[in-house]
Amino acid sequence: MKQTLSILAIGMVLFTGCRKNEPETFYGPDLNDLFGPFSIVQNITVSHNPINFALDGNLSFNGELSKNTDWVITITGANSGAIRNITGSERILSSANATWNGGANSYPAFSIEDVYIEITFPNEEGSPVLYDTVAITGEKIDDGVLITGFENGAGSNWVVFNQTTVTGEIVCGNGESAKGTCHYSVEGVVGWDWAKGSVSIQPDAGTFPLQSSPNNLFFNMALKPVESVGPTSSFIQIWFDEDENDDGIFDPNTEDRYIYEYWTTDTIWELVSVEYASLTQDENGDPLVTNGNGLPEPSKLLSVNLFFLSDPNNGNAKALFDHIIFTSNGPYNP
Ligand SMILES: [Ca+2]
Ligand SMILES: [Ca+2]
Ligand SMILES: [Ca+2]
Repeated sequence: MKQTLSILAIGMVLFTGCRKNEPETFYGPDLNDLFGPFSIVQNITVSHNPINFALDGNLSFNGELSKNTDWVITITGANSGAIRNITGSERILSSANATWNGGANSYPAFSIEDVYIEITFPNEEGSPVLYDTVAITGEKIDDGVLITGFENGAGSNWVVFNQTTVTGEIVCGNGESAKGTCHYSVEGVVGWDWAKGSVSIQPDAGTFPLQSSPNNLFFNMALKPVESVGPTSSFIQIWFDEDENDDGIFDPNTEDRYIYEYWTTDTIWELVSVEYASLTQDENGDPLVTNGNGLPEPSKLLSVNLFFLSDPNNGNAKALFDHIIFTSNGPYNP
C-alpha cells in the first residue's frame, strides 16, 4: 500500500512537470482529484440569511474543497415542499457556479418560508453531509405578466360557472397551492354532463397588458388534477377571448375565441404552457375555425376562461388551478 502511494506521488510530479511544459496537450484528470484525500478547506457558507430574492437577488454558496469532486445542493421548502437541486464538481463553490435564484425544479414553488439545505459529496465515501436552514422573506420576481395567482380574491369582472352539484372557488391556507397560499379548486359529481365548472378571468378594466405579437409569448398555468384523472377521463379547456373591436365585450359570433385543450395525466402539480401563436391550430396541427379575423392578438385578449370537464361516469372529479402568467421567449420557470 505504501508503495502504491509513493508511485502515485511520483506520477503527480511527472504530470505536473508535463503540464508546465506542454499545457495544451494536458487533458487528463488531475490525479489529486482522483486519488487525493477529500476535505473541506473552507467552510461552505450562504451569501444571505435571511434572503429576500426580490431585493437581494440570488443566493450564492461559497467555500473551498481540497479537490474537484461532485457536489449536490438540495434545497427543500419547509412548508411548500418545493425542491431545487444545484450540482457541480468544481473545487471552489462561488457565485459563478453555485447560485440559487429562488426558483424550484418544478411545481410546487417556494414561498415565504424556511428552507432546508443539504450538501452532499456523492463520490467521497465517508464525507460529511452539510446542513443549513435559510429563511425566505421575499419571493423571486417573475419575468412576465401575472394574470392571477388567486392570492387576492376574485376580480370584479370574473365570471364563475359551476354545475349545481359542483363547488368551484378560491381556496387559501391549506398548504396545497402550487405557488403562494391560494389556488382555485373545482370539485363535484355531475352524472349528466362532462362540464364541471369554470372561472373566466378578466382584468378590472380593458384588456390584459400583453404584447401585440403572438410569437414567443407563452400562456402558463399550474394544474393539479386530483380526481377522475387520465387521458380519457378529464381535461381542461382554456378559452382565449379577443375583443377585436375594442368595445369592452367579447362577441362569440364576430370575434376570435381560441380554445386550447389539455387532457390530464397525473395527480401532481404540472405546468401547462402554450405559445399564443400556436393557438390557431388544434393538437393535430389542423387550423382552428374561429369567428373573428383569425389572427391571434394577445393585446386584444379580454378574458381567459379555465374550464374543467370530466367523464360523467367517473363519479367525483376534482382539479386545482394556480398561477396564471404570460412569459416571453419560453415557458414559465416555477
Ligand atoms: Ca397561488
Ligand atoms: Ca368586442
Ligand atoms: Ca383575432
